[in-house]
Amino acid sequence: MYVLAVAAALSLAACGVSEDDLLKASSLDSVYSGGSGGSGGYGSTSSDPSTYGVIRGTVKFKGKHWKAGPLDRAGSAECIDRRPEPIMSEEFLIGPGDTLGGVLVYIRKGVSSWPSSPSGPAVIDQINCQYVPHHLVMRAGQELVVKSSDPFLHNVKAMAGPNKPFNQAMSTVGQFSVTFSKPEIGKHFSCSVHGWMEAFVTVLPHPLYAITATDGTFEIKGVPPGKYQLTFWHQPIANQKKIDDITVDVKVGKGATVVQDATMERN
Ligand SMILES: [Cu+2]
Repeated sequence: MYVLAVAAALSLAACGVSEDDLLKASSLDSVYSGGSGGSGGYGSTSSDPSTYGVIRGTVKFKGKHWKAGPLDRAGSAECIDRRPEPIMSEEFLIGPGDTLGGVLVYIRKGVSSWPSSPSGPAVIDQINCQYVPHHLVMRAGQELVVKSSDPFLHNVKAMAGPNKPFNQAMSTVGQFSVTFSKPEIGKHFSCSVHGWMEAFVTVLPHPLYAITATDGTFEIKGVPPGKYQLTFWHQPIANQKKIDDITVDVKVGKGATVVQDATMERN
């Protein structure tokens, strides 16, 4: 128990990040166009878990739909052999009534540190030539285990950002580990062998985030009372215009549930 506590404290010290870092991470032109900003006074007013509240809502999409068809795996017999049925693209998940799935909803400002660390590593796997999950959210300083469950060559290529890029071939079933110490929104992972394989990895200094389901709904539990910037971010869509992100102010009262819906537009 004592060892665990020391490990947690060390981990927190090692991944100490400021809100400035998070804003800097979020201003990457390629993945994030910046938010509307706030009027100041952000932060929590109580660290007592019994006062924590909830932010939930529904995200909708406005604009012309993208075609979300099956991935083009032509020429990759090893992938088709392992999974003959079509694999649907996860880059634009639209539901009945134009609800939007796959949206990262996270507290961007108001929480710069968190008193506990995750107990284990985050894991992203390559299964039948697909990254699982498509968008992984993890904590700054947490170990990321990158696995392959496929007995043939993949190449894990992580784009440059606040955290270092890497390019790692995996010739068969196996795994390796990396650690991202800085916050980063939507670090792009691809595979040089299979052009359709992609994933996004987001690194946050706190656990206050959610990814919307295809019905557009999300829920962030355990939010200390306070005033925050909440950002809605959708991954870039390959070779297409992007969906504008949205940043709003939210105020969470003691033990309160705040409903914050959003409509995201194609620009
Ligand atoms: Cu691959």
